[in-house]
Amino acid sequence: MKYYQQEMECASRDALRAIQSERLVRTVRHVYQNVAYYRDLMDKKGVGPDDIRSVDDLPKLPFLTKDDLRDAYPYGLLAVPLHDCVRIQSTSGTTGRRVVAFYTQEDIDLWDECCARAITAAGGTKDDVVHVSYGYGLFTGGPGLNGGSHKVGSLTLPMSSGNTDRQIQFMCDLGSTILCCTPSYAAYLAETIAAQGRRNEIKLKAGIFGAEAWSEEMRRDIEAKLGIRAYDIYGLTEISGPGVSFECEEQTGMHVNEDHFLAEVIDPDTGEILPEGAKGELVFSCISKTAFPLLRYRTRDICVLSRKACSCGRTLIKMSKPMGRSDDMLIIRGVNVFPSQIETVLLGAGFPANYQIIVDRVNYTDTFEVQVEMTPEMFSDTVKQISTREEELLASLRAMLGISPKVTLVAPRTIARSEGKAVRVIDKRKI
Ligand code: DLL
Repeated sequence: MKYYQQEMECASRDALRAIQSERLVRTVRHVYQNVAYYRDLMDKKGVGPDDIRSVDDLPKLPFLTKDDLRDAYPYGLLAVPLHDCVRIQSTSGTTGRRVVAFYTQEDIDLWDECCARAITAAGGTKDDVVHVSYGYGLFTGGPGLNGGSHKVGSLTLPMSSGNTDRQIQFMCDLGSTILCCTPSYAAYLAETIAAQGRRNEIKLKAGIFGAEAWSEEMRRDIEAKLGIRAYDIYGLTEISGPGVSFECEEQTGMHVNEDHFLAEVIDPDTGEILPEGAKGELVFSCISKTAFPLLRYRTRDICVLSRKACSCGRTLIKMSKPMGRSDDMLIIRGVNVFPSQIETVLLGAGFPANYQIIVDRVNYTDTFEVQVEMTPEMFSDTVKQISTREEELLASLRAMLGISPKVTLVAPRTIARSEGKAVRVIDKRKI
C-alpha cells in the first residue's frame, strides 16, 4: 500500500478481534452505567454487562432502531455529561423527528481519523487540494471530510454545497485535486464544467462521493466526464457521519473501519444474523466513541459483507454499495422497486443520471412514471427516433423491474439539479 495508513487498517484478524473485544466490553459497561434507556433495554432482554466478554457475545445485546432514537430524543441516549460534549450534528429529519448525535472532542478526533483513512485510500496526501462541496452545518458531510482533510494535512477548501459557478472558479484557480460531494452534485458539476468548456482547466484526480445511492454506471460516467477515479464513502449521522466505511483503489466495496464500528448483517424481518456474503440489513455497534456510542443500531441499509482478501492490503471487512434502504424500496402494484435498479437501466442505455420517479394512486391503482432527461444529442433526434428510444427504455425497465412504468423523455436540463442528496422519488400516495 502506498499511502499513509493506520496500523489497524492492516492488522491481523486476531489482533483486530482482541482490540474489538476489549473496546466492546468497555463500551457496554459505559452505556449500562450511564444511559438509563440502554439499561432498561438490556434488563428487559436479561443481559448484563458481565455477559459481554468478547465480540462473540455481541448477539446477546438488544437491537436499537430509529424509533428508539426518536423516543430518546434529544438527550436520552447521551452517555456523558453534556458539558463534556463539544458538537452536535443532525439528520435532515425528512422522515420524522430529527436525529441529534453528540460528540466529545475525542469522538471528533476519531471521526476525523476515519475520514482521513478515506482520503488517503483515494490517493490523498499533504500535497493535495481537497475541495469539500458537501454541505456544512448540521449535515455531517462537510464537517467530516473537512476534519479528515486536515488530519491528512491537505489544503482544505471548505466550499460547502451550492453556487456552482464559484465552485468551478475555485476549482480552476486553486487547482483542486480531490472533490468531495454527493455523486449527484458531482454529475451536475461535471455537466456544468463541460458546458462552460473548462474541462482542461481542472486538475482533479479523484472524487470521494457518498451520502446517497449511486450505481457503477454513474461512477463510470462521472469518472469519464471529470477524468478522475471516483471512490465511494459511506456513513450515517447516528454512527458518526461519513467514514464509517470507504473505498480503496480496488473499488470493489467499502472497507468498514471495524476497529471503531462492528458490522453485522441481519435478516430485516426476523433479526437473525446472516452469514458473510448474504444480503441483509446492516447493523453497526460503536466501540470507541464515548458521547453517543450506539450498539447494534439497525441502519435499514441493505448490503453484503465480505472478508475476501483485498489487493490494497487492508484487512478491514468490506461492505458492498448499499442496494437501497429497506425504507427506500417502493412497493408499486405489489412489486418491490428500488430507484437504483432504474438508474442502472438508464445509464446502461446512455441516458444521463437525471431522472425522477413519480408514483401516485388513481382509482385504487398505482400509477408509475419515470421521467428521464435526454442528452442534447438525443434531443436533436427526430420525433420517430425519440419515440423508438422511449419504447426501448420501457422494454429494458420492464425486464429489470417486472412491471411497466410510463416512460417520458424530457428536454435536457428540465429536471431540477441537486446540490446535496438528490430527490429521485415523488410518491404522491404519501402526500
Ligand atoms: O449521509 C453521511 C455521509 C456524508 C456519508 C457524506 C457519506 C458522505 P445521513 O444524512 O445521516 O448521513 O444519511 C445516512 O445515507 O443510512 C444511507 O442510506 C445513505 N448513504 C450514506 N452513504 C451512502 C453511500 C450521511 N455511499 C444514510 N451509498 C445512510 C449509498 C449512502 N447510500
